[in-house]
Amino acid sequence: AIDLAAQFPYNANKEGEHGEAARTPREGQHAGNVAPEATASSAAETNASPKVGAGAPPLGVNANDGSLDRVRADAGGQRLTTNQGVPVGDNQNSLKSSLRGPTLMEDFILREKITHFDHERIPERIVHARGSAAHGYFESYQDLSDVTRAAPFAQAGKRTPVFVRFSTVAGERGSADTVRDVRGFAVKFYTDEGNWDLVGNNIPVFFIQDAMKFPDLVHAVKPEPHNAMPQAASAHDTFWDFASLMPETMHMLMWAMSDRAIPRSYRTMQGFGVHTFRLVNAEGVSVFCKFHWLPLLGTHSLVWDEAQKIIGADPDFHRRDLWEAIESGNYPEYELALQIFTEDQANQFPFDVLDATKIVPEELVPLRKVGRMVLNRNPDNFFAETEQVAFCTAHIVPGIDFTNDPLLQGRIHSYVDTQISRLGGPNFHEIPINSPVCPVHNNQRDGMHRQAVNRGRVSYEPNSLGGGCPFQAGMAGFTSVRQQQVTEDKVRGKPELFADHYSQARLFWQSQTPTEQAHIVGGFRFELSKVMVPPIRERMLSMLANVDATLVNAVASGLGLPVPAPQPLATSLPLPAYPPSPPLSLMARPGEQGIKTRQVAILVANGVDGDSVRAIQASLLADGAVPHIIGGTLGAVQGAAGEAIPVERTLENAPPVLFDAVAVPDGEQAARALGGDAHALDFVRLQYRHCKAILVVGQGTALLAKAGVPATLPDGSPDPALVGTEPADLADALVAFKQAIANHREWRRETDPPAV
Ligand code: HDD
Repeated sequence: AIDLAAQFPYNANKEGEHGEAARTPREGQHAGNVAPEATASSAAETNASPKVGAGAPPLGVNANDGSLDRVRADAGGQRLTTNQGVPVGDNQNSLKSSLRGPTLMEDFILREKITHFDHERIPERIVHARGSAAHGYFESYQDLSDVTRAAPFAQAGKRTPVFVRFSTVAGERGSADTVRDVRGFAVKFYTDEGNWDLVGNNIPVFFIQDAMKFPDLVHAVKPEPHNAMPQAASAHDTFWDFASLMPETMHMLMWAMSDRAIPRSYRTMQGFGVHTFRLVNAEGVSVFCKFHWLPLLGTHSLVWDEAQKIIGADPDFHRRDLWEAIESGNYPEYELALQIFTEDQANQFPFDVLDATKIVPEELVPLRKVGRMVLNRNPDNFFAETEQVAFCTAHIVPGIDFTNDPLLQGRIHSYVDTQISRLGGPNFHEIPINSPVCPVHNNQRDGMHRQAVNRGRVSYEPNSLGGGCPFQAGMAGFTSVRQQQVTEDKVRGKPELFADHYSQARLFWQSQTPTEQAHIVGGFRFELSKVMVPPIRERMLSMLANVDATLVNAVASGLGLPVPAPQPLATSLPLPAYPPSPPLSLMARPGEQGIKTRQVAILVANGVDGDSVRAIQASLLADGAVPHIIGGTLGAVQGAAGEAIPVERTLENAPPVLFDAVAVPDGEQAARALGGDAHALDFVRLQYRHCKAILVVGQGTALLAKAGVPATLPDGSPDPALVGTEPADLADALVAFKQAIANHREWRRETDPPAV
């Protein structure tokens, strides 16, 4: 690797930009003229992912690898040119009639540069504008051809390249990652038979049942139109006005007010296809299917107080987490599980499988794990890939088909349509990240930004001049499932069972642990306390009154309101009483990867005991966690033995909410120094409040006392996530500390309001 600091200590070119010297522009500063041996294209490459030109990624593993070579550009060792390839002599100054004269119209170099710049931005996505993405592959565990002919499931071990984009929904492109919101979970499979997009969310149900209401929903949740506030938040009048008038939102609101809406990481959340889809085998026989993604790291979330503080500390928290995990070789992995059931089974369910506000409880149809997805490469370029990727529910392949879910039916139209304005025309499928890896041949032609150079004079079918090509694939191609049609008059309406708005909301509530229930109450209380129009709060309570008495009582008392009469039900049908479904709790899937990739702060100051610092560091690293040494300033602190201990980040720039755990090593002088720094006191206090693991060694314990951190749980019992030890027993204490990190949080610390 080239030492950039040594090669480019300053801009050696500056002096040549002024006065007489400007008449003969210098070549410009680059690795080639600073250090002739360092002209390799990888000169400025700093990230660890394999790139073309610097170690090719393995074929058959990453999306579009081979085909992207055509468009990958690497400027290492190259001279600067215009878009027409004309070498640019001077990239510092516009062309003027004299040194102090006016800029000339003929300066095509300036005009090309500025014009291109002026058009750099494209419209952001109307929803899901904020997102992050990665390449990877899907690997099938088995041959699923008995139920589907979809190419990714053709044989055990088959790998299909994927590109996955995670997102928030409401916020604009530059909004923060850790807002309370649904997360998008969109997967593009580049299959042998065309692209299949599974455009899902991290919540298995949706707010509305019919695409007709989508623009209303989005208008309600987006910043209010008169003053463009609030950004990336549902906690405002228009959202709750709409929600409280639309009882079908109740089930998804329960999920959205739960910790599902504040995931710890994109790597620790589930994904769902939401709708009921169909799988179709080669004989044309179809079954119903729900898609689930299960993260190997388990499901973990933030707490709301923490999520809000992260917005200030690192608005890119989830983007950074995904990027760093992949760069460090900790590839996020998710298993794909299917719920497969027949139409006859579906007819027995106490809900309608075409209703996107309903789940199919796992007790009714268990999950069948059919494959895994590994995300192993970051994009080369955010705009070219993450921004320009176009997902579309209409992108299905032979072996997959739609159902009549009226929300899905509307989506099939919406996604293609939105790309036409967002990406500037009908040829967005030719943008490299969107193009299939299998051949594309048809008679579609022209349009804005056409890339393909279609040969020959035939662009119609049938033809004889082109030998009849491209020819129809017949039964080998995509054929829609034959369905029994019920004859009825045309109608705008919904099936009767769609009117059950509360049974599954109650099922969700009753399936949560007490901690999760308390967080749901907190979610509703916070959001509704931001609603300024009191009748909206009351109307929302009248919906909650149909879900559960404990829930509505707690939310109402948090808002200082009496519990109103329940909203009238929209149906007189007898409604199902579901038994609780344990997998609906986030705690049900803790994951099996221990403390891998967890971020741990080690607080240091002068006089810290270097031995305990090194022991903590080594022990965390050995189990795959990421320790960070945090001090008052950058540089180094002096350990008790006189050694220099380098500081990686400062208490000021790396607040506690960015870490999963904290360790305070031994050292009296260090503990005193940290005790005099409110950043350090806040650090341990917030780690405690957010229920995270804390390790204090020897004199480090003094910091906890100074910060007012209690030594036991609120009920007086020992706190297993607060590990105190003498230096001699550090090895045992580290085992307990790491167990506490693996457990994610010690929820029993929580009180409402927080005591610390
Ligand atoms: Fe949607 C984007 C997921 C309902 C219309 N949607 C979008 C994305 C995700 C979802 C993950 C971002 C894709 C990306 O990363 O580029 N949407 C869902 C889910 C839904 C849903 C899980 C319900 C089950 N959406 C839905 C409806 C409509 C749309 C009912 C319209 C009738 N969605 C869009 C859109 C977007 C979009 C306007 C905006 C940007 C884009 O498509 O490419 O067309």
